[in-house]
Amino acid sequence: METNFKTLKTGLMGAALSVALTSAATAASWDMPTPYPDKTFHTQNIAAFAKDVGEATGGKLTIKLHSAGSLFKHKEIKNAVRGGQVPIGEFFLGLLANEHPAFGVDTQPFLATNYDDARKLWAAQRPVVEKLLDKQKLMVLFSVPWPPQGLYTKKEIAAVGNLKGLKFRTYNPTLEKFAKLAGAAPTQVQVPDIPQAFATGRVEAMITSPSTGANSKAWDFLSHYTDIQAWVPKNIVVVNKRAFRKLDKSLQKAVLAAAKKAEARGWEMSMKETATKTGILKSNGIQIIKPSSALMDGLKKIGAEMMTDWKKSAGAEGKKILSSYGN
Ligand code: PCA
Repeated sequence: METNFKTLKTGLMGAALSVALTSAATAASWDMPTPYPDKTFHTQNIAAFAKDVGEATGGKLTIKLHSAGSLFKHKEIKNAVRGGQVPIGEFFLGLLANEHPAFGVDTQPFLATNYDDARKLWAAQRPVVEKLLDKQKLMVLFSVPWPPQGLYTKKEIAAVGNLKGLKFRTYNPTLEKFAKLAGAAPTQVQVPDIPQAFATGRVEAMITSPSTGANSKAWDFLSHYTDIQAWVPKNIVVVNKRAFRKLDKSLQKAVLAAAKKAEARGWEMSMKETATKTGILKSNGIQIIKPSSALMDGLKKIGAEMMTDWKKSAGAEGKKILSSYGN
């Protein structure tokens, strides 16, 4: 009896040990680079996504965030996921506008300027983006917009002519083109470097959201925010397809469910940000200005010119996006 009991006990311990080893072997930890600082709502949304994944998988898949470009610089994140150095990452979708114009359609001035239109545009853009990224062995998990983009300056801008010669901070090729056509002198600067770039005089104006303006403490170096609502650009979270396929089916399902939830939550957070962060700009002394019709007419003219060029370069994919967007 004793021996039998002992054998059973040893057997059970062995079984328990092997269960522990198996789950240790299948438990995965994903490093996830993102470009923006921790207090950015996008980063907070991704932190909630990571938490959801951890909880839904009972810790079998944990996602470790590396924010503010700390693991890979913003421009390197997409290729790091593509090359499998990391399984998952976030970046600004319009950063890829030079790769294919379809990636930057949400940064085309005055094409989609509010959340309803931005949703429609994403619905039209998503299948095209998915197909293009699939060729790079990447899968789209979710995409979340920034609030509508406004103009930050050190003086009042009553017409496009007032932008002439201004050293202008930009974040992607489309914005660079817009700034150039407006007569400004563009320089690309990443979000974490904005305060420094203004402090040293490298730049003196920018177009971005109330979120990024408030988080960068724009009142330390600027005085005017003109609410031009020029476009509603997005960040995107992608996963390396091989890394995804390596996960058990149940884990794959958990990731997809958490992604869906993150997209819905992110759009809600973004809409709330617009009012809250505009309020913060105002309470810190920035003048919030409704644009003059002369300024809007001038900027829209540039937007129309850019749209004509975009259509020429975006080919069949561009046509597909615009026809399903209804434009
Ligand atoms: N903030 C990011 C992208 C758009 C936005 O609102 C930036 O300024 O780079």
